Amino acid sequence: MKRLLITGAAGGLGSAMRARLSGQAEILRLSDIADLGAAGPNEEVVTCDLGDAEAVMKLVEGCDGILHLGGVSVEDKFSKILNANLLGLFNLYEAARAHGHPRIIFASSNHVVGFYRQDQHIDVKAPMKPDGLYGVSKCFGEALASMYFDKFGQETAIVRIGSCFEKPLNHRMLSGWMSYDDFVSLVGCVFRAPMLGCPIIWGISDNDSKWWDNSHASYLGWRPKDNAERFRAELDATQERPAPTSAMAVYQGGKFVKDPIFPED
Ligand code: NAI
Ligand code: 15L
Repeated sequence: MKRLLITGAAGGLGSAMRARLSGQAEILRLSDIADLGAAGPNEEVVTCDLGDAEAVMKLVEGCDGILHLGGVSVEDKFSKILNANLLGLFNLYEAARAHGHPRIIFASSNHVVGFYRQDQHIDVKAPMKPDGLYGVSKCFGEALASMYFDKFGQETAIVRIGSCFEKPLNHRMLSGWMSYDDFVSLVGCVFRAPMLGCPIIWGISDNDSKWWDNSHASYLGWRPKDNAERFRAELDATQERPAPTSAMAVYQGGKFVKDPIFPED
């Protein structure tokens, strides 16, 4: 691919992908509202608020693929979520429509199903059960991606990421963790696939204790290699297990289910 756009490139996942995806495109166009530092040899750096339609239109021009990580990534005031995750996503899809439909990977979240219990094993046909306004914004994003595919043929991989960090940070993440390496290999599979469509893919490694079934997406050839289980002993040695009746042990969304609706100023 010639130019891959990564939004949210200054964030946790964006920084990890910036370092690991440089081989997958001749040029990485990196964007965020936060500081991205200096551009590396095959990088372009663009400061851009996703809520600014004109700026997003310019941002997407000339890109052959988009890894969309930018936006509010936890529960927050609705006004912030509205700008970044709803308006921002609409701006991105309109820009993609104007600029030749580059394939999009949309970072959705497990919080679209956060109110399922951890003893429920679900696939992508399960109705959404978002656990907060952040989760609702990702439901909107998934619906928007689906509509742009049906109406305009815009292809998107909707990746419902569980928890993508260097390693699982708590016992709950033993089920939903995705390693950086597995995410990189998913990105490769999505951009190489002869036909993508608009699948929902659970963004998880091959964890022993997973709650989610990805068998419908096997046509992509993505075979995650890591397994969070290798961190269980370390977690047991360093952390208390969550109380069996606590949100962290009961709900797939963990403590997000307990978040309030944050008041506006
Ligand atoms: P993060 O919060 O570290 O990064 C998000 C980036 O988006 C930040 O650098 C922020 O400055 C930028 N951003 C926020 N509002 C913006 C706006 N209006 N315009 C432009 N940029 C804006 O989050 P993280 O962990 O890197 O996650 C990346 C994406 O993946 C997010 O969309 C998040 O919802 C999703 N995700 C991440 C998971 C994880 O485990 N890291 C799990 C599930 C979903
Ligand atoms: C998310 O959607 C968040 O962006 C991330 O920060 C993690 O908290 C993750 O979900 C999770 O559920 O662990």
